[in-house]
Amino acid sequence: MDILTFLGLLSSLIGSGASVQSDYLKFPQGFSIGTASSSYQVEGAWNASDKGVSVWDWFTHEKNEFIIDGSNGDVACDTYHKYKEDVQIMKNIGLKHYRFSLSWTRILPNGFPNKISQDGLQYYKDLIDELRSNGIEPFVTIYHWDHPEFMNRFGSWTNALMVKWFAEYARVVFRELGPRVKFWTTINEPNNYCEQSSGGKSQAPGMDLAFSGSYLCLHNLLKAHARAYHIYNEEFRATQNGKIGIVMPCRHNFPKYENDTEAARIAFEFDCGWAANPIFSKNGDYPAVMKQRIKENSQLEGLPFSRLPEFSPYWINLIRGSSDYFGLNHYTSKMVESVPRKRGTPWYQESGVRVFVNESWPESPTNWLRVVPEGLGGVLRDVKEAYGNPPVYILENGVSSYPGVADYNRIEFLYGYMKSMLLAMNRDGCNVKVYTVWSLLDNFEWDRGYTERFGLIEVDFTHPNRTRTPRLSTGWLKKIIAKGRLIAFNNTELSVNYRAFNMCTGN
Ligand code: GBH
Repeated sequence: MDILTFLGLLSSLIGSGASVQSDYLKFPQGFSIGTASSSYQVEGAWNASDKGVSVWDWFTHEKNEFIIDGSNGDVACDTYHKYKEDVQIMKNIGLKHYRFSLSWTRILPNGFPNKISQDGLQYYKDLIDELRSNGIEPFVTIYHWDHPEFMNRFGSWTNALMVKWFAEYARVVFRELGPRVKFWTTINEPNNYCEQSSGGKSQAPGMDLAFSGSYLCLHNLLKAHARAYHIYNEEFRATQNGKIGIVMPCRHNFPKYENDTEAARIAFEFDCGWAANPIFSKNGDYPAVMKQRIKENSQLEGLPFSRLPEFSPYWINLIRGSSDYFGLNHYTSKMVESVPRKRGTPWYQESGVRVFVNESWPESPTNWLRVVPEGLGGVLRDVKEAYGNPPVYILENGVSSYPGVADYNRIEFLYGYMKSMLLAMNRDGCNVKVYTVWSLLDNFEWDRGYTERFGLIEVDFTHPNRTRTPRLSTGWLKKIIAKGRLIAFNNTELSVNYRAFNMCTGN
């Protein structure tokens, strides 16, 4: 081969290599990019019309020492009144779906279907109609942690009666809102929620019951989810023809020592698998390693039973397969390491695995959120492998930014995480259909109050209008949605886009 032929061959190889690479950054046909929120975090209007009191109304009013800035969601972003403006903002960016949740006590003031609030339903019907008529698909979460306050006094999710109470609520929303909705999510992040609300005290009602409280809570939440799924299947699917699933927060685990893959596998089971295995695995039920290690720890405590409750075969069957898609919330990753166990001593932290952060991972304004883009691809491959490549809807991913609208750290975060996602999809065959940024607006960040800003849109919480100002990331997002492919950013282009954006929204 002469030198010119060789160079020609070389450059065509490099060229085709580059084009394959850049094909990886394309969003496939039909891929949907949207944003998310949840009722208590954005709606406000906490006592509008006949709305009942939710556990979060109670927690922020009566126990606000748990909220870092002593704030509450009484007004929040006031989306109850301002949803039309928000829909125009989403439309302008080109977002294809909006994930929001329903407030249980806005629809059922008593928590039960013996009283249905027509005003409450009307709010959600109006919001859904506004979204659809602007070409934005509503993704409706039935429960994002704000159940009726009185249920709290009955033990909240540690009480098995919640299963039935939730199912009855779900039936009402399918019946009343189902004709307008094609995508349902039953419950947001059951495992993380249980750890914080029943196991710990950073989420209402803050029962602080350690592992046993978390296990009991999740046991009931999984049953409640399955009941709702089957109600939809049997009574509504044929006429309403939507999809229904659940959303899990799953992190990716990097072993401290390369050959300690067992630590990563076990950490995945105790985090994601705890709630996902019963639904998405072939055999159902909790992961075997969880059942075994918790049982051993319980025996060492002299208990005649395991602190991890057992499912009967009836429930194993009912829960297994009860989701049309794998809903994933993903923010960050962890390092893991097996902790050697001496005979007769308990497994460290139940799992036998130590979980920690890699100090070299960049920080964000949120202390639990280290920026680890490759972890998103990692967890997508974990899910593919563990559960036979189900369709995945990413229903939350995002980061908080520093005060102001120049949110370069958010653009960098979204770019890195989306790139990692696209490689997992286009190179490794992960079946991701939906990507959702948390969040559209700055909002009430639970025990962090208004101190952490996850919004693509800045909200001025000191102004009665709750003025919305788009951040730089909206200009970048608009561009990648329009082009159908991921593109890096540069500051000059962004500030131009940002001005154009302001001109067309009139802000
Ligand atoms: C989401 O959950 C929520 O669904 C959403 O409402 C909220 O606004 C959003 O986060 C942003 O805060 O063990 O150190 O990782 C986030 C998932 C997973 C956050 C578990 C806290 C525990 C700390 N969460 N995590 S750590």
